[in-house]
Amino acid sequence: MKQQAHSPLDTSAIRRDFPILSREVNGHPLVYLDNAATTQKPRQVIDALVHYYEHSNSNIHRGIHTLAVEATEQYEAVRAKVARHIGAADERQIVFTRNTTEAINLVARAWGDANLREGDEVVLTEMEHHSNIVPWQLLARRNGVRLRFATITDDGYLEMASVRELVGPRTRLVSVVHASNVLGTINPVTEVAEVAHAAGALLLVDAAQSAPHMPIDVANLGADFLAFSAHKMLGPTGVGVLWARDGLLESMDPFLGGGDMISVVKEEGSTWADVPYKFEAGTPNIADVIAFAAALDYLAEIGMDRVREHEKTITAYAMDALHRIDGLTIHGPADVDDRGGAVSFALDGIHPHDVSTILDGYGVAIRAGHHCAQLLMRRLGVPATNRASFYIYNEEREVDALIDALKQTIKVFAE
Ligand code: C6P
Repeated sequence: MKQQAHSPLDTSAIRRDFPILSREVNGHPLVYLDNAATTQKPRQVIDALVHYYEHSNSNIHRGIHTLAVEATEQYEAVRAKVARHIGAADERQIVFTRNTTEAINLVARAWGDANLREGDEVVLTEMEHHSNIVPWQLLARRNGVRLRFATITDDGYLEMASVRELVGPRTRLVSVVHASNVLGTINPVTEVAEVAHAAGALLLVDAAQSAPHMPIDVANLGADFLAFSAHKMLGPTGVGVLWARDGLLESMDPFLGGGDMISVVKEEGSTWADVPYKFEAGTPNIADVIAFAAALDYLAEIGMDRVREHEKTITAYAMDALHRIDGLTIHGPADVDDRGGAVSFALDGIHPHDVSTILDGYGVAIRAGHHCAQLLMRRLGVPATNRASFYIYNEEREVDALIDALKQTIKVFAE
């Protein structure tokens, strides 16, 4: 994939790197529009996995033989690439986890348990994914912490007035999604950070749907913690990232105990390895972390600003076409400057599961369901939504295929 800087993405060249995109589903070319759930993987990532297993497979941080050294160097080199992707100052601020969910749980356990007491408050929003709700509910059960939920407007924007009202002297943490996996809404995280910090609270940013899709700079965002998953940005499953502001990880006790996270173990107790190793107990997901580097290189070669531009263009095209379908309602902001490429919609009188099943018959993959955001479903007053979500390889002709399949769906239900 060679791309010209500043020009629109050459999706034909990009698509050639993704073997799965040339397959058929139910007799039709695959139209993969479920990228918010997970993205497809380019040949470069698949090759990196195979290459690692064929050439360097070994455990890391332990052996001093050649393979162990090679594997350790390859694994550790990924931290710097991750740091670059999010503008982090120091690769030691990067902890590898299994996914976004584990990264948030790590903070709830390792920071929350030690720092939050009964009566302290954690402010979330109505548009959070379950992985940014349930860890705090578990913490509330352990510590008696109170959870508060900032509200959203009918058109899917976070109500900053609600954030300002809820954040106060008892708030210890504000934890918000950067880009909603359902509404697409991109939240004004920098503004939220100012409110949180003015109250002496920390800010955790769930970047699962933003780190893959737009330039991220943790300093500009004002985040204290940031979490995201490799599998939503061309990388393998089983790799997540927790970034924490300088000094925070050092101040926290480990989440899991075991091999590789200790300095000295004695019968009477143990001391911990330096950060980030203190938070990576046991043999980590070595192969997938190493293959994640190929995904980061791929995105870096395109440039995250161009990834964002491409998604804005295709999202605008899709929303325009969806709007023209009678009886179709789009949830979330209408302005593509305020949203990412996850577009949720409802078709009058047709359950999203039926829509998705019929679309699958045409080779079109979208997600239907509550998208692990049941609070938001309740707020929207729906049991589920249809969701199409885009990435770097999606083309307007695929949106056309979605629209055609939706029209067929409507026809089937009209009969
Ligand atoms: N959303 C979706 O289809 P994990 O599963 O840990 O990699 O990511 C969790 C997660 C956290 N926050 C947001 C905003 C997310 O969108 C997700 C994952 C997928 O919407 C799977 S439910």
